[in-house]
Amino acid sequence: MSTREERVEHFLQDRFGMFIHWGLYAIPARGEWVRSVEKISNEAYQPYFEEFDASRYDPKAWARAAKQAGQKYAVLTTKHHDGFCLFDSALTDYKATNTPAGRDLVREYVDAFRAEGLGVGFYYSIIDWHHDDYPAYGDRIHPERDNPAFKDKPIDFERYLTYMHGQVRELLTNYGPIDIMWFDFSYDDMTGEKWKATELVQMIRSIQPNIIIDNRLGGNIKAAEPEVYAGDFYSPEQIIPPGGIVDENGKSIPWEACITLNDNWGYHSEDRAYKSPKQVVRTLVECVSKNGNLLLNVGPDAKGEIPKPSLDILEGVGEWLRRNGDSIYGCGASALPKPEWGRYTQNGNKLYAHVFDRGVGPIYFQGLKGKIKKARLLQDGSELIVSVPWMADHYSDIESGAFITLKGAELPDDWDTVIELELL
Ligand code: H79
Repeated sequence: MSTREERVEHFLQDRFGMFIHWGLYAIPARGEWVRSVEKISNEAYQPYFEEFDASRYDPKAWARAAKQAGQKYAVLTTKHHDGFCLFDSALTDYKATNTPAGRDLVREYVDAFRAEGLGVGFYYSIIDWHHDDYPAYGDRIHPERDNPAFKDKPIDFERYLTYMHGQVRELLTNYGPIDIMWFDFSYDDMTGEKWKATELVQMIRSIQPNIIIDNRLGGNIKAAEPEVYAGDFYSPEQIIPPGGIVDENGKSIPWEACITLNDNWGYHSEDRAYKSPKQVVRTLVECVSKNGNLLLNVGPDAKGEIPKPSLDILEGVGEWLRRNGDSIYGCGASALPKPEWGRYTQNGNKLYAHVFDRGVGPIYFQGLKGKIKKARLLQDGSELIVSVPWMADHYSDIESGAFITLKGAELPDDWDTVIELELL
């Protein structure tokens, strides 16, 4: 049996992935929670199933976009909370195969991303608003929660668990080696063994010994001895954890922040609250500077296309990463404190200074006096001179510091100017 450390090694070097939220909810185009928020019944949601044709679904184009953005892996919603399956499950009729799309869309995704050399992950919702045996009444997130017809309807939750475990088995049996299993999510008393989580994880590991699993089956991943099902990585959602994530002993634990590009995961036709590529680059840098990954979301439209504004952002980020990727991939937190002008990432004796703030005068590196062998601008490899500025002896806290002067009043790269420091 592999250890968590072994399983996450590649994942943590990759640092940057693509999250893909796609399903029937792309048709109403008001986000993936639309059924719950608007309390849409199964019946009223059915037309989307009958219309879903995926006519411009081209996972090779998704994979190319991810690759060009510098992303190293992807995670696709094989089933979201609405219960609709993009894969050809033998355990339900509620699947893409039975829509006008008429085929297993997960298979094409897996093939396309693998062909680009990208890691392949499956998001799978353990919540299910479509299954007859998923509890609706008293459940604050279920679309049918206020429907009196559901109040006294007997359910057999064991049957749901058999279904859910069975689908996970299908996903991990039928598509070759899968890199990530991304469950979503536990809440209230619906957590841990309620999902038969130990049994589930043992089954997963028996099929895919090296797969990594998120922490949303429940349990406490921060414990000194976490449960079997507590997961391989922590999954902060829509937040970059202020101090990174550490366990009870203060040791850094693997984490991956999942973040949307606008304000929705699933396609929303009127949501134009897009982040800028500069914000995304700085967010990625922030994650890596705290030992974390970034899983950045796209929500393809009803036809299967990633929205143009998202593609444009990905392209910008990819362009930056082509020149500055050495400061991201394989990097993690530095032991040095966060500098005034930006952030550090580090890979062995290569320290990367991410300068967000030009300020005036030379850039100051606290504690690095006599420790820098070479300094260069990462974007073009040009050397930078480490020097002691005029009147340096007038400053109180510089004895142990080093200075590098950047040419010009403005930063060469306004998003993030990276200085590569080779340490002695
Ligand atoms: O799949 C994505 C989300 O649909 C799911 N996890 C990510 C990866 C998720 N997001 N938030 N939550 C789960 C927690 C629930 C938030 C809610 Fe709400 C607050 C549900 C109802 C109120 C947000 C606001 C969603 C609908 C309204």
